[in-house]
Amino acid sequence: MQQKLAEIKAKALESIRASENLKKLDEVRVAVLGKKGELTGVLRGMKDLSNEERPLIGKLANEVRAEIEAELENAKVTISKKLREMQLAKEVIDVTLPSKKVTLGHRHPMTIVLDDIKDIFIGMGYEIAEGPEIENAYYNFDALNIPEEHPAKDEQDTFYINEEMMLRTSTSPVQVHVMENRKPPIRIIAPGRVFRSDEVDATHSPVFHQIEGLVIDKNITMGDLKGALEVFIHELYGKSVRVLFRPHFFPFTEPSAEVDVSCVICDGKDKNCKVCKGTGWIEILGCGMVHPRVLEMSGIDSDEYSGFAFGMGLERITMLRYGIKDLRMFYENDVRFLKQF
Ligand code: 2NL
Repeated sequence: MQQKLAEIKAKALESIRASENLKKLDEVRVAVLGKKGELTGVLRGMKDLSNEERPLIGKLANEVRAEIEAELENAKVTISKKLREMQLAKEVIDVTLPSKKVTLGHRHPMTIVLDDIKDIFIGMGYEIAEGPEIENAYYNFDALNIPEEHPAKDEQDTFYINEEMMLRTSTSPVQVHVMENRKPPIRIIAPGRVFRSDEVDATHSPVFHQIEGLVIDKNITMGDLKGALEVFIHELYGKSVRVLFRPHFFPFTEPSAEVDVSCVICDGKDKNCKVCKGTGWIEILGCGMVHPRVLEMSGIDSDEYSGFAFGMGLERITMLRYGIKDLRMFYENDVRFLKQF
């Protein structure tokens, strides 16, 4: 029996030393100490021993067992450590390698200018309003006092979806919705995408962007209109530009005006200036006192309230700000163009 235990021990220690991974090590453990293991078999056979022999062999067997277990544990630690070292050696990182370049994008030039314009009006207490891009004839035309026979209603100029629905041709419908749903005082700007059936060229696109503004309260006058727009223009183009109001006509405002700024390129000094065509002035927006009929149609009492409105094209404002000569640049997404802003 003693002989047998010594053999088991020697063989087990030999096998443990020969194991080069954890799986092999576990196989050794099962073969010796498992339910059907060699040592377990010996311990089971103890019952057949004499009363004198049993405690001696029992003690010895337990010592052998403890030794094998300790050796298994040792080998496990050694193998794990070795595996980890191999893993680390394999995963060496060369911190001196050049890093991947992080390329950061930025806002589109029109977004930059729109954000600036929003900031200016928010600073004057205006809110930003939005609305649907698809409207019916009432919101797109009739509520704005645009007469039945007006050329803008023509299928040549407007994208109709069916008999009733069309792509909005301005952001005025947004303001009509606001007038219908809120009580004055109203101070909003409505920026957004608008659509007209135009051929693409350097200054036209069937999809473009507008910013309209609307202020309605008691005692709003043309003086408020002029003051607000002058502050806006001076914030946008600088205090040195001069502002000119010229009488004009719009069906939704009365009186109406167009607003010019002194040429930001030549300041009127270049008779051949391509931007102002030698006039010294550049038209940048249209405006006027909201027509009383427009107020009444949207449920606002025109005896109690008055207001002003204005509209401008974002493409045009952005082109003037950066000296961009062709509007198609905005939509082509050529990075050589976009990178410059
Ligand atoms: C232009 C001129 C303008 C308006 C837009 C407006 C909207 C409502 C009522 C009255 Cl709901 N007016 N908008 C007023 C005057 C001019 O735009 O040349 N835009 C590019």
